Amino acid sequence: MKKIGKLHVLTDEALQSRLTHLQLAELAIAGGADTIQLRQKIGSTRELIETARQIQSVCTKAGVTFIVNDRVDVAIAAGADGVHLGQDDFPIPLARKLLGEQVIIGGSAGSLEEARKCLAEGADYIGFGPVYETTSKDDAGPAAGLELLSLIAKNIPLPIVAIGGITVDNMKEVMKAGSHGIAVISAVCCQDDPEDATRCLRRILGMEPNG
Ligand code: TZP
Ligand code: MG
Repeated sequence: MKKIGKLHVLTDEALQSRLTHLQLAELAIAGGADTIQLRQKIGSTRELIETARQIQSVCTKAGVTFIVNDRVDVAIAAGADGVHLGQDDFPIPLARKLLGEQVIIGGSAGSLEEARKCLAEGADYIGFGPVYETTSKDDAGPAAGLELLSLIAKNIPLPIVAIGGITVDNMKEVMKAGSHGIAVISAVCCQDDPEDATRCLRRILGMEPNG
């Protein structure tokens, strides 16, 4: 069954260099993330596949969903649970052909129109954002805001996972706006204690304490 999580932690080695993708994934899982997304924009494909395989292995053991950002090839090579595709990435219908019906495909949307397109193309969830301004993604664009999040949540019959500038301080209003869950980079990866930071987010989401 496709398990679309509520607490997505995107691993990142560009905003910080203290911890590797695998270490971040392990800490986020220990803190109670229910989805790990490997997000690596540069470097060798071989290395990325190796990292993805290692993370898939720890995610499988923990019963956590593992998603690869951008790279359908890497998702296939690692046997990942899913892939996340932006508007300019690999087209969702083609990804579906290659990955089959059982694999999760997330699509990014920053507008109602883009969300409708993701739905029509067969995405399993929508990554909506940036909800708030963020410096974690170069081309994130301006904040899309809670009103648009709410409009999309009301009109698109898919789980909406909000992303962009989400912190312990604003996540409640994001959930109130109709979001199914949240996705974060800096609120976990750039914190002194990523495990505890994840645990805090999980608690505020009202999820059962893990382990
Ligand atoms: N997509 C839209 S905003 C964003 C991505 C990958 C960056 C999210 O990072 P942060 O640190 O949680 O704002
Ligand atoms: Mg992308």
